[in-house]
Amino acid sequence: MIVLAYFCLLMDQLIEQIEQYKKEINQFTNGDVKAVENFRIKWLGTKGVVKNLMGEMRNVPVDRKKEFGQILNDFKILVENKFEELKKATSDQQPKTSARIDLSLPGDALPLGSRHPVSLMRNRIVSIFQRLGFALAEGPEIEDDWHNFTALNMPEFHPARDMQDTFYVQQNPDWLLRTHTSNVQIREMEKGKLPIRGIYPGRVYRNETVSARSHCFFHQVEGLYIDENVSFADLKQTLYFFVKEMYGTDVKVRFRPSFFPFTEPSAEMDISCTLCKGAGCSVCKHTGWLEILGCGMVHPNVLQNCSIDPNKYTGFAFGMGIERPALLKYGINDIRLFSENDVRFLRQFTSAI
Ligand code: 2NM
Repeated sequence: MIVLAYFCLLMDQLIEQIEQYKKEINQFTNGDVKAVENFRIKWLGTKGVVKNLMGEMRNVPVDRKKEFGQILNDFKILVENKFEELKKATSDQQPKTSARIDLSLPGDALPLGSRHPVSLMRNRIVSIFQRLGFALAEGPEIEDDWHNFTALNMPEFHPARDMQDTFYVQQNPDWLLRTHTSNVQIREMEKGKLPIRGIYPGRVYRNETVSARSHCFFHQVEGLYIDENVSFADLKQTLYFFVKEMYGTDVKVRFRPSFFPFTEPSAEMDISCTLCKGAGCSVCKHTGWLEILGCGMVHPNVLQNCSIDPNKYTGFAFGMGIERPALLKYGINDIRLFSENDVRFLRQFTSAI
């Protein structure tokens, strides 16, 4: 009687577990690898429901073993098949998910910056001369005395060499921050390959009080043309072409005699004011003219300093600032905006170059 009562209990347990299994499997959400593993552990694991019931087989009376065994075995197969099915569903899922990625969708937009107004102006100037065959070159911003001053025919006591005007490197009094990009011209001439037709943009430094109108560093573009028979007429025509390309055909040009230690003769070039068209306004200080560059024929001493024979070769050179034309073109009234890196300012300039 006791044996039979225990058997009834076992049978109830088996039926109950089968019912429980059905309930759980109905609520089972497919595809979760972890949930499938938990399913295996609970129902098919070494301490799982099926194994436990199998262990109870020895307590089943002999004449009931077949009946109990049959039901339990069917249940076991049912659970095993379900497990295989679930396992397959999860392993199928990996490729299915990646196949759903649409590779034709556009990527995330990169936050693009914009070209700095000084770079825009430099590129405009440089590309005009490049079209005339001038080759771009750059040189060091920390320079020695020879390439910045001495080779350029600036004597030992030239006022520009003063500490008040030039930043010197403390550790070595022969080194300084270049005050113009003419150091690149000297380096190009020293290479000894002639003719030279080059355009040299870059940053330069002067020991000046920073204000709305001037800064202790700014940018220049200088140019150099050396060959046999280069004349002042070549200089003027080259610069006329530049002005026409840069400012348009209605702009007037004038040359005024000037002085630089590295050129003889020297001149400064003005253009008619782009704002008032020459009538006179505050930008041109009511003269109708804007000074845009300095130029001249390279001094024979400079050629000699670079081992170029001044009796065989002549050349012209010119130099212009970048900031002032940029202020003018974009209607900016404070040079300090160029180096403050305020993105609200910088974002306003767009161009292809
Ligand atoms: C200027 C104005 C005039 C110049 C001259 C030279 C060199 F190296 F050939 F002698 N380089 N740059 C020059 C001439 C620069 O800037 C206002």
